[in-house]
Amino acid sequence: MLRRLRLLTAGESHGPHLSVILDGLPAGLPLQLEQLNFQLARRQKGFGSGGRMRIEKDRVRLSAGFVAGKTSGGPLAIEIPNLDFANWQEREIEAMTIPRPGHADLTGAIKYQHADLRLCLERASARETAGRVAAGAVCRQLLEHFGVRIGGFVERIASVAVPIPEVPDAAELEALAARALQDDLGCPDPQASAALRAEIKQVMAAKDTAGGVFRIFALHLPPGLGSYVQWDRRLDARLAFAMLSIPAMKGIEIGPAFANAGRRGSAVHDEIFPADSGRLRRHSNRAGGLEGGISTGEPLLLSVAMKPISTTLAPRRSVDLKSGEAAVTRYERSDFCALPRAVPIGEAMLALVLADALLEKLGGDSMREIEPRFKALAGNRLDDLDLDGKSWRFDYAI
Ligand code: EPS
Repeated sequence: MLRRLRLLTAGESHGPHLSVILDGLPAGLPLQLEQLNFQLARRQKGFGSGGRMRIEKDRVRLSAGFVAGKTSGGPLAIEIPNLDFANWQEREIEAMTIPRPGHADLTGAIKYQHADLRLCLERASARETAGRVAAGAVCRQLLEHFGVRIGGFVERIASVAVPIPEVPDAAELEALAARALQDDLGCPDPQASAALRAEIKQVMAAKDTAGGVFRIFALHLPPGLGSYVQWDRRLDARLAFAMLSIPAMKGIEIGPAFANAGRRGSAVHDEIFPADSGRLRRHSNRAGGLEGGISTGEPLLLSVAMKPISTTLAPRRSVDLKSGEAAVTRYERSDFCALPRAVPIGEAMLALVLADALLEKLGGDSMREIEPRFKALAGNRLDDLDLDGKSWRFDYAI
């Protein structure tokens, strides 16, 4: 899925710390470490979170690949302590033998032959995404260096939708994301935020959980990232992989893909127009910024669907695997609705895939080598193209 960068994470949810290695960065990228902590703090906030977020205060420790304020070109090593470890370190941990429907408890136990379902939970936990957000905050700084901006917001919680244009333009997206940053539900609309909060309160009162949809975007992305020449180089496919790798994410949409599926082609495809000084323009972006698996240079738009959290306060029917008897689940501390916290995780994975695609396009080992290559990247201008209008033959030797 990644073609130049490599990302590995390690760590248990209640172990001493999470570890991250991000490999393949160019040397000489200045990094603001506070930006990593800022993104981690976003991932911790949000109405509907469970008790764990009152314990943790995620902050990074870097131990490799970062020298004199810049990346060294070597693997970047990041650690995030689990403050909750102090509460688990000396504890006799009661075995968990009743799997929660929807969680990785049962599939993990079958696969890894664990004696305690808690061992599945420890690594399957979405705690792991803290490491991805830290790595994504690094990728984001690489993208921002070249003017690419990433943002996002909550679009729906359970059946309550936020009124958002089907395909917002760049200025609307900036404004939506800026408003969402101020809201503890990640919602860009104050009225809708109140409705979402009421929905989450009802869900909590019913001892239940809620899922939803968030939207993320990238602006000022150059055209030409990704490719159609091989299936695993298509940027849309790489983005889908990255989004569905986030725990609980079950669907992805590029632009208004599901609405487009019900329309005729003439009502979907974004027509191309000549504009001033040899530029090519689109007046719409229903493709969501991707054509032929390649970025068009228009805003990249993704919606991601999250299933409701699988740990519910209300018991669910299951089986005690110790005895084989029918049983009901016991409550494990968890979130009620993690949509607000999912937005920065989606943004982090978007930054990772786009930084990777940009580095794939540009090559190079140092920022000094890469910067002029970025300036020379083709835009949506006739001068960047090489069409001569002459006919041609395949001329394959047989
Ligand atoms: C999670 C259960 C909860 C969540 C956790 C994901 O943790 P705990 O079992 O410690 O209460 O808070 O998410 C995080 C710790 C995090 O940092 O996002 C689960 O079972 O997936």
